Amino acid sequence: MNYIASVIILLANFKNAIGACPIGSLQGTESNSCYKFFGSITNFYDAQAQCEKTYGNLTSVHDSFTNAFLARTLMEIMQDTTSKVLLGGFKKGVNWTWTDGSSMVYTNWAKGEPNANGNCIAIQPSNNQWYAVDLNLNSPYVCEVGGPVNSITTSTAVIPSNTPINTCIDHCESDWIYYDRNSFCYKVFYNANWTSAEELCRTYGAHISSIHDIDENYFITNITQTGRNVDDYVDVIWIGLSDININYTFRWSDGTPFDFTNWSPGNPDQTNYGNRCVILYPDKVTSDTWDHYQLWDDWDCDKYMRAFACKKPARRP
Ligand SMILES: [Ca+2]
Repeated sequence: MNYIASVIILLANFKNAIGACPIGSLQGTESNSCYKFFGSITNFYDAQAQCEKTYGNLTSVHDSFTNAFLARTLMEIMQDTTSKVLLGGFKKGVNWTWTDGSSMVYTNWAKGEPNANGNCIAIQPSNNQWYAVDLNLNSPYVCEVGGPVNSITTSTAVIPSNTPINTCIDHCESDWIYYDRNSFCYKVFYNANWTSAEELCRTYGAHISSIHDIDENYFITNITQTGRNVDDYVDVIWIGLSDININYTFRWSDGTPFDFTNWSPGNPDQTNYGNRCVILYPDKVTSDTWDHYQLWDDWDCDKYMRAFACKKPARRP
């Protein structure tokens, strides 16, 4: 978990080099593509689904310059020489292709690769080389942002018939993110006060996300962060915790037990301001004397915060 936390922290510090790329992504030095690096550990299908939420795909690689750029950048982010990181390559029948629909003209397989057991491509940043890995192997991944979304998650045609499938496509609607630790589905929405956020979630049979352990806290952080420092205290997310029903008694809007807290220093503190609803800081706060990153703060329920995640149980196949 230290590894995941360190990657997330580094991602949060990652600044956008050129304005043309979406917030939180990085302009490639060798191409006009933008890349977003995810330190969360995710299987191939969930990684592709997450990339589609940023209007892209898992990244394709078409030349050695881009390959070297990705490896170099991943080394800087991960500070880890052994982990492999998912790219968008996968085995379709007997051929290898990319999730963005482009054909595989460049490859950089390690010696002995692709091995017969692997169905998707992961790069080892320390040597730039590619390895065939299992589709269900949970790994960090790289999205290529921009360009058309090619939704493999809604198609079964590309899934090798001998591969066990236990991913979001079995459990969540296609645009919701499956979290396998608790079998819930999540989707990020934007710009609402706490009450309107909860109302919107309920129209989907969901609630603003509750959080029950530090791993779920990391997960919520990861799916809602921009990677850009927070300059304004509304550039944060709502979580489902409030005391709007009983003053001074915090409860989750989904009715689950209040069994975990992750308060920032000095919070909760707004006992004199009436209703209290709780935010989480998914990014670092600029000039923060305390470190609020990933922590909670009780706040004014009427403020319009940047985002929130709705959460609902996965459907059983
Ligand atoms: Ca507070």
